[in-house]
Parts: sequence; C-alpha cells; structure tokens
Amino acid sequence: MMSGIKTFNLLQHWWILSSGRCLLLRPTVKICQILTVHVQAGSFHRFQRNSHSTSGNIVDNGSDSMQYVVSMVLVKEKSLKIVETVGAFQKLPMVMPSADILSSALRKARNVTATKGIANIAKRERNKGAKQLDALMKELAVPLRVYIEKFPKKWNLHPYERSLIQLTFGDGSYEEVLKRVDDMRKILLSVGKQHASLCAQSLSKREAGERFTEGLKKLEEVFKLHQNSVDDLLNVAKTLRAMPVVDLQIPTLCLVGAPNVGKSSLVRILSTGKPEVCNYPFTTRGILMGHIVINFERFQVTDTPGLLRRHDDDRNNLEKLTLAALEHLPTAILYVHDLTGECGTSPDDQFTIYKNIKERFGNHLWVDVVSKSDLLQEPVDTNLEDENDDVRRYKAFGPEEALWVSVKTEAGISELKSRVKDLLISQMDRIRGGSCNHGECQG
Ligand SMILES: Nc1nc2c(ncn2[C@@H]2O[C@H](COP(=O)(O)OP(=O)(O)O)[C@@H](O)[C@H]2O)c(=O)[nH]1
Ligand SMILES: [Mg+2]
Repeated sequence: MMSGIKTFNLLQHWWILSSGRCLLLRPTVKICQILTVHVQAGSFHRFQRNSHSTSGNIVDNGSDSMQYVVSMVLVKEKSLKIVETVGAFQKLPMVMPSADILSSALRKARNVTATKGIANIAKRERNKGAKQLDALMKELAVPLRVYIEKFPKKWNLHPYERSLIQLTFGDGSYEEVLKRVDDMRKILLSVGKQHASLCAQSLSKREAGERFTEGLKKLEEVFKLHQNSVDDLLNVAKTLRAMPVVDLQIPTLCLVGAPNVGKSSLVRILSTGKPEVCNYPFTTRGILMGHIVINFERFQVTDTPGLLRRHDDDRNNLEKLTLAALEHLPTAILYVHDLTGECGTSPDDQFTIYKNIKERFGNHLWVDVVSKSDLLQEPVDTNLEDENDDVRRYKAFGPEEALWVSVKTEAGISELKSRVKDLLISQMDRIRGGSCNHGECQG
C-alpha cells in the first residue's frame, strides 16, 4: 500500500531518533494519517528537525515522555487497485522508429503556410517561421506523449506481467525508458517554444529566416541527441508484445521440482497434443508455456528447468519465472520428485526445496509425483513412522500420497492422467467460482 511506504519512511526517522514508543493510527480517511509518537525528551528536537513535512503540537502527558501528535496531509494516496486481467502487452501502441518520426515531422512542418492576409513581408515571414517551428515541435512531441500515456504504468499491470517486465528488463529499466522519452518530450517543447517565440519577434525578413533556420537546427539536434530513447521504447514494445500470452480463465498446470527430475518427460506423456514451446526474452532456453490436451480438454502448462536449493535472491530468471507463475497465476501444481539420486539434486536438497515451496504455495491444488520409478526399489515399510524421521521417510516414499510413475515403463501414468485431469477440473471450478486471484487460491 502506498500509505504503508509513507509510514515506513516516517518510522525510519523515528527509529533512528528515539527509543520511545510509536503508535500508528490509520484512519479510514485516506489522505490523512495520524502518527502518535512518544518521544523521549532528549530526542525530540532531532525528531522535529527531521520532520519537515509534519506539523503538530506537544502535549505534556505528565510522564517522562512527551506525546507528539503529528497530523500529516499526505500526497494524494494512489490506492493500488488489484488488476485481474492480463494482455496489456498485446495492447501496447506501435512505436514509430525515431528516424520516421523526425522525417514525417519535418515534412508536415514544411507544409505549414503563413496566416492568410499578412501583407508585410517581414511579418509574413516571421509568422510562417514561428508557425512552422511550432508545428515541428508538436509533430515531434505529440507522438511521444501518446506513447507515454498508452504504455501502462507498472502498478496498473497484472502482477504476473509486472514480474515479466522485471525479469526481462531488470529493476526500474522499463520506467527509466519511459521517463527518458518523457524528458525528451519536455525538452523538445521547451526548445520549440523558445525558438518559435524568438522567430515571432524578428524585425526583418532576413532575421525571421535566420531565426527559423536556427530553431529548426536546434530542434533537430535535440531530437537526434535523444532519439535512442524512442528506439529503446520501440524495442521494449516489440519484446513485450512477443511474450507468451496466458489466459487466466483456463487452468494452468505448473510443473515444479528440481532440474532433471523428469518434468518435461511427464508433460510430453501427459499430453495428447504436442506441447508448444514459447520463448521468453530473458532466456535462450525453450520454456514450455503452452497448451496440453488431456482427454480432449485443453489446458495451459508451464514447465521450466527447475528450482535449486538456494535463496530467492540468488535464483536465476527461470526459477523466478516459476515462482512468479505460482504466485500470480491460478495454477495447479504437479510437483515432481526424483528419489534416484541421478538428477543432480540430492533427495535431501529436494526435500528442503519442497518444504519451502509447500509452505509458500500450499493453498494451490497439488499433486505429488515420484518419477523414474523404474529405477527405484520398492520401498520397504520400515518403522519410520515411529522414528518421526521426515527426511528418511521422504527419501524412501516421497511425500505422503505421492504417485509413483515411470515414463519408461508407463507405470502409474494412467492414474496420473486421471489425477491431473481431476486437478485441472477442480482448478476450473475455482476460477469460475472466483476464489482464484493472482494464484492465491483458497482451497
Ligand atoms: N529411467 C527413467 N528416466 C527418466 C524418466 N523420466 C525422465 N527420465 C530421464 O531423466 C532425464 C531428465 O528428464 P527431463 O524430463 O528432461 O527432466 P526435467 O529437467 O525435469 O524436465 C532425461 O534423461 C530423461 O530421459 C523415467 O521415468 N525413467
Ligand atoms: Mg525440462
């Protein structure tokens, strides 16, 4: 929440300054917040010095601390609306290459004539020059304004699309490109206005001609200096438009597990159609974000190389994509476990990853699968229950109720197909029942 951020800033001030108590009240009135702070007597002055944007009064409440009531009128709060649709990238405006904007603007400006009926040559010349410079400025600046208006602000995007922007361009780059284009627009307006005005004040035909040429040169120069911002925006639009499209109304099966555990092999065997492989711009590896057909029903599927045992900050973009899909899309999870020890991630590490994912996304519809059963011994029913040894039980059986399957012998596959189909149909019910927002499905 926007107000949360404001509050956080205030609290930062306070934490530095005081060991006293802080109470934050959030009234329903959105533009106003009241922060009540008990400040130790000695630290009050520093607090006051650091709080330029606050006003208030001291109330001596008779104890060794003073109560300082800060009434703040905050900048208009933008309430973050929850965006429930995707598809913004397909609606992006077509950005013209910068060279085309410039040549088209120059051509249009050249066709502008002086206002009719001005008999005096000098007046006519300066009128024409000023009008042409004004037209050139507008022809250059207006398309940029349209782009800025039509490119969605990040907070207006569905969180999954926001994640895709983040993964593709990195932190803040999308906004930075838009800002550069807006800055360029402002400079063009300022330079254009200044030179059109100079031209309009010319005293002779020659002076008007010179000032016009000077203005034209300056506008062209400024445009060329910044034109790569427009071309960068064009590339941003191209990249985003080419992203795989997801449909929030169709259930998505998300394959999760460590790399090489057999996820893609399962997708292939589960699907009667050929799964489509789409490309995300942040990786050269083919990622499956396509459709599968199970028993004549069409579902979406995402399959990435897999999650490793590491902290979220250290994850690569493909791992982050899996997490973003789980977090923001109404997905059902097919979690694949390889207990053979051959996939490169030990069963111990797989257990750690599994626990973490289950903790975070346990509210999703879920099926656990132990893969490559052809390579595994029948588990012996030892006394693990008594030992209460989760890891050892996991290593022998996989998670509770996991289905043992083999792509090689097709053992367990028909049962898996029917479990996955039931899972996706339940997912469809959740979507239709409206209990799925951004992947947070309440079961
Ligand atoms: N023996 C055996 N090998 C399998 C089975 N499933 C997958 N594999 C092998 O395991 C390796 C990794 O499989 P893949 O589907 O690419 O794993 P992913 O990285 O999780 O998508 C490949 O060499 C597969 O042939 C299985 O049921 N039995
Ligand atoms: Mg794979």
